[in-house]
Amino acid sequence: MNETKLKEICSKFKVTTEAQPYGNGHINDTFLCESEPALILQRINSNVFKNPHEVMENIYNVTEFLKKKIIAAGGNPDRETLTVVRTIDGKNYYTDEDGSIYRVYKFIGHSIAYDTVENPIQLYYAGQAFGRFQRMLDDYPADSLYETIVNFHHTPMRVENLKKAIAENKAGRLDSIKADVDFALEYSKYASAIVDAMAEGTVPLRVTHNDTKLNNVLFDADTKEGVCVIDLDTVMPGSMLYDFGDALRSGASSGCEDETDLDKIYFDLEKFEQFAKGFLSETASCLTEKEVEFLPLSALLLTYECGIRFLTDYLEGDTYFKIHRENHNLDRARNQFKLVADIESKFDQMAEIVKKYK
Ligand code: ADP
Ligand code: GN1
Ligand code: MG
Repeated sequence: MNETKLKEICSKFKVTTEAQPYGNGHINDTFLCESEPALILQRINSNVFKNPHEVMENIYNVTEFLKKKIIAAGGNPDRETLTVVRTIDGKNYYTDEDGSIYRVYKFIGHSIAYDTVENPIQLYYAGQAFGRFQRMLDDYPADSLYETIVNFHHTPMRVENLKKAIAENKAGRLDSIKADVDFALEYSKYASAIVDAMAEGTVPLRVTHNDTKLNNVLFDADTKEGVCVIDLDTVMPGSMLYDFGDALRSGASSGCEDETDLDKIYFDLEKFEQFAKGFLSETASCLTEKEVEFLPLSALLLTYECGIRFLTDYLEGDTYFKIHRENHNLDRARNQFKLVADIESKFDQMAEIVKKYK
């Protein structure tokens, strides 16, 4: 975003200071405005979110709902969930003349977001934060939420998208990635497990976050506990297995999602255990038998799904996820596939761990 555009946007929200690019998200453009109080300014990615006003409607309603619960529990509603800052016209977002949509949140200070962590205890706090988030939304009227990305975690549909990208080979990259494609197709044997169980009714539809990557929770800089679940663009009806599995994909890996030295990438069972302990401390009482049974599988499935999404984007010429270097999406896909194979080899140990906390 150029300076003039940034100034225009800031003026619409009465933000007067300079804004600097901020954070490591793959989707939106995020800026920190070091005003008093500090604010987060974001341009919503309209390539990803086709109806940004529906995204904002969901976020406003969900955060207002959460604020009431946080207040009732004696917490701090400005710190434990996002606060949408209105424009000078009293709206939740600003639309510029090109149709781009911008929003502002209160900055949650004295906090840290991690792409990866060394200490497994952080995963306990992450699990607790995501579990609490889900529990607090347990009685939110799910059918009032817009489906901001249709079939977001429909893994079989993601497999179909991959097959289409292979057939089209738009960016001419297929020849060099045969082994990766073979892996992706072989592991598609798992793809339908969660959607089938949802269709059967053994895994219920709940209000879920759907993008529980580790850096979508902010931790207190001192206590290191989870403070706030952020990045609420994809809050919509889904399965709790999506939230559990996706958090482990990023959180229980031994390294970053784009680490290219794959010898360094494995699924850390200690981190898995801490996350399961934290998440189940908030949610165990309401889970169905099938949900419990599928907890280990969800880590594989969500990692696999993300891997094939990266691979699809690579084949299509990097149009969805932000990339910061050549082959970035391919590196990410290979990293996820390494993790998938490792998770598969650890299913039994994961099931034993789950038994301890359910
Ligand atoms: P994306 O969809 O691109 O991932 P996010 O909403 O997750 O966008 O924001 C990107 C990063 O910006 C987060 O990982 C976090 O580090 C930071 N961030 C976002 N909102 C806030 C906030 N309200 N307070 C503090 N940091 C924030
Ligand atoms: C994106 O928005 P961000 O960076 O937190 C993506 C997730 C992927 C993740 C992979 C809306 O998350 O689904 O798992 O990248 N979000 C969207 O890092 O597609
Ligand atoms: Mg994010």
